[in-house]
Amino acid sequence: MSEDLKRKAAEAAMGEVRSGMRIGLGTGSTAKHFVDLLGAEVAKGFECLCVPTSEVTAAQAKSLSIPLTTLEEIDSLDVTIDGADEIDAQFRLIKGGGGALLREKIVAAASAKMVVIADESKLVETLGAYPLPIEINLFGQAATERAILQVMNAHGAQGGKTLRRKADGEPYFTDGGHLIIDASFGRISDAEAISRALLDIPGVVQHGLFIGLCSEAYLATASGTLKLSD
Ligand code: ABF
Repeated sequence: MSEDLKRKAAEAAMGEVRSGMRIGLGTGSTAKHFVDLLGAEVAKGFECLCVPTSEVTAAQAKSLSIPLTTLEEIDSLDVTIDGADEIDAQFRLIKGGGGALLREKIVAAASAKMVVIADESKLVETLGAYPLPIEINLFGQAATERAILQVMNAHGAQGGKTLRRKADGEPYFTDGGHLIIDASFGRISDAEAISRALLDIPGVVQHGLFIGLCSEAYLATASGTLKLSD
């Protein structure tokens, strides 16, 4: 997706925020544009209190003097603006390509509304072409991976699974100190069942299927930005 389209989606989502709001700040290259735009408004006097979904977003927000808080200090947020790897017509999402899915889901669940910003290529008929990120505990990694494979096989996964690694080949660790398994389902025909089955595995911390959390999306296209709401 071009930076221009990401920026356009982020600009459109600025219409969702009002001074005085408590806002969840997403992670990823599209959410980064939103944080930049919000920072520019804060510099002009816009008031907000924000919860970032990753250390990277926290650092960006701090550099822009965006006031930050935590879910210890406040009990809910008005809105969260975040990117996604895939979104379907029922506003179900695959997230976690950027590795921040656990905090993103916690923040989205604490928000009255979650708005996705993306380009139109993220809108899919069926989820699953994008490998599903699954955050797992380091302890018992092999047992957890075997159990994930069983879920994949039971749900007709068309591909395998890989442990996410950094560019230097070392395992990638999330902000919470966990590993990520990228599971290539190919086609997710029953997202709810897969979600439940994965969460039933003791070593699975969380997965990137977001169901019932997002209710609105701004999808940028070359000819304008579409607003989708349920
Ligand atoms: C985060 O950033 C993720 O959950 C998702 O994986 C990713 C989308 O990234 P980008 O906006 O860079 O495409 O929101």
